[in-house]
Amino acid sequence: PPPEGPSRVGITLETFILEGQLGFPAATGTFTSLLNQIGLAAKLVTSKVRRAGLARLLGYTGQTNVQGELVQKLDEEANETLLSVLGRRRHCAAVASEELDSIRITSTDRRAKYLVVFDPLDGSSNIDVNISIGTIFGVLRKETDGEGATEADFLRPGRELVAAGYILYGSSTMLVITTGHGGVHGFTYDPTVGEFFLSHENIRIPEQASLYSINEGNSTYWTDEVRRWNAWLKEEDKATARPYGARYVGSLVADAHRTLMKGGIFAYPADRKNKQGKLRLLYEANPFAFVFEAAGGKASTGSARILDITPTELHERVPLVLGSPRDVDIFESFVRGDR
Ligand code: AHM
Ligand code: MG
Repeated sequence: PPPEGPSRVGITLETFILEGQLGFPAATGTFTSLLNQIGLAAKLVTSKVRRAGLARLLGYTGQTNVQGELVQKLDEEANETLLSVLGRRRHCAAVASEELDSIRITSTDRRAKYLVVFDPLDGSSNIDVNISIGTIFGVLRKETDGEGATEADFLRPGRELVAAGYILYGSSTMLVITTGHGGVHGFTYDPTVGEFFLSHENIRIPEQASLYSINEGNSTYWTDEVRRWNAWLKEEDKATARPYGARYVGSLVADAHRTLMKGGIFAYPADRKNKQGKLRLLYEANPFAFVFEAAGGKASTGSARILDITPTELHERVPLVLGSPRDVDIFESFVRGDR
């Protein structure tokens, strides 16, 4: 039978945003425009990522690429792309990036009321071996008046994000985004058309799944609680769907995306070597925590909700556990010593 109402085929990211289908906290033109700039940055970075292997290969002949430009590190290039695209329309006052020691003012227009945090190219060491990498982003509303912004404006708990998401440069490029209320939506990039099309509407994480993702090589540094949890996952018990299968790419965006789609658990806990965990609160943990909660999942340090942490530093690290609600609950119960 013919579909009722407007067709769901061929909906671009831009259309989806313009029609307000992301469910804006404040349906303003500037917010729409800011999100569209993030979409544009995603297109620019994906085109660089897709050519990187080739450009680098050509670079070996004289350290210059096809255009005769010096070959630059891809993560620096991605960072500059985001900086210039976000600075273009004067609604982003400042950004914080994994690639920058301190915040960068992108507009001194007093009406610029958004702040963007990002990891421009996470897992970039994986690029040399042709493995998936990604970009992570979060949008905050600037709560203070006046020109530009200060570092203090960024030190807000993740629950105050107004949008967050990531771009996965995998076998295809996907952009996943949420405003927290209107669901989590995935868009797949069609390079032949140059557009992101709605491909995964209203993503919901499964309640539980028998998959775990952790760098098990660190087990010698783990706490006893984490070790007991990990051993429990590997025991055989049909009633609790054990043993779990192991999956670990070593690229946060890839590991978190798989966990979001298939369920299960991803963990980078604090251990003897990484006392605060390894991942960064502002632009790695918080955006994913925001996405996972909006999709019905959970995000925890192992004992507390990620989105409730008030950061004290731009680049602070945090233990991160993401996943299906039942699987994160089980992890927390081991940490509490209930199991
Ligand atoms: P990076 O920001 O230096 O790229 O490191 C972050 C990456 C994440 O993508 C990934 O989850 C983690 O580091 C993997 O760490 P490890 O190699 O210790 O397992
Ligand atoms: Mg990173």
